[in-house]
Amino acid sequence: MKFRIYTYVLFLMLALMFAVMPVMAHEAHHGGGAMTAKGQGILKGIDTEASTVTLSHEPIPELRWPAMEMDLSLRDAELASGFEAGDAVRFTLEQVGETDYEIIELQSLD
Ligand SMILES: [Cu+2]
Repeated sequence: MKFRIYTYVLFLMLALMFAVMPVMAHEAHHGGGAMTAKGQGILKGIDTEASTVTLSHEPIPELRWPAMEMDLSLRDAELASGFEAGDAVRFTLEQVGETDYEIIELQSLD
């Protein structure tokens, strides 16, 4: 009788562990917070009104993005103040939707 209860409890604990493991692995992958990635490239344009920049960026392995030219939203239009088209930049992206990323940090490369 005792043996049966222990087996049952052990089985429950194992089942719980396996149920929780993928969630924990997922959390670890995202660092428990927002998913961010860094990249660098050349500023092609700044739209302060729309709070976006056009970037010709190098590949971003973390996101499996190839090199490309694209528009990206700025978390705050202020991030681009002091920059102009042609500047080499380093940037940090934060995931804000399934496939949406926003620039949360912009630094001059030189
Ligand atoms: Cu891109």
